[in-house]
Amino acid sequence: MSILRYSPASPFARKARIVAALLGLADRIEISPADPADPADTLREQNPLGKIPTLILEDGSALYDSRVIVEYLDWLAGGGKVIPLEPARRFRALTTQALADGICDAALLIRFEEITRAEPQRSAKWIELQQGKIDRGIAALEAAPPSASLDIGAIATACALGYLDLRFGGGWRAAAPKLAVWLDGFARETPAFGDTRG
Ligand SMILES: N[C@@H](CCC(=O)N[C@@H](CS)C(=O)NCC(=O)O)C(=O)O
Repeated sequence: MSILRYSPASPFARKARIVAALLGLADRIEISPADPADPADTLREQNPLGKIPTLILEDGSALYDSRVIVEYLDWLAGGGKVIPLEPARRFRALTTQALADGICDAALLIRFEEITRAEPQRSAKWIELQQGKIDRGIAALEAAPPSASLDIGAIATACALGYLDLRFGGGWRAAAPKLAVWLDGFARETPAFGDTRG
């Protein structure tokens, strides 16, 4: 049995969990909560970066980050499942994943700024820089929503939007009505999305 170190709110861990569920691998992976902020957590021994998700394989070796874990799960399931093999679809899906993950990175940086610094110490410039990445990313996804198939671009996008809903009150929805409709459809078709809500 592999072990996935995760936290319920992590959009990156959610992506790996949804992929595992979609590929029928969830019962081969134990999920184990990790706290990246806790120096005593074994996470830092398993992954020098101390980040989640980290997947511990049966031989004790660790896979990270979420993109590598997704690649591994897809390979385990036979390949070409959530990461399409056909080049045009493959590189579109992977680029959409990179965009969605980048939105998550920016959102997490804003969140850390807000939870680790008192209001007067926060950098408005830094927050604005990160917010610009989120806003432009959402605009790009609104202009060209992910493909209808359940590939890694669609899954990563749903996880990014879910994180914005969880931590930032879903403010993106007003600027991206087509994307909001897309997310509703994704949620209906993908029970694992609801099952992994933080
Ligand atoms: N690129 C990484 C990002 C992972 C990441 O940033 N995870 C966050 C939680 S959502 C984390 O572990 N943060 C703790 C830290 O950076 O120390 C991935 O795709 O897995």
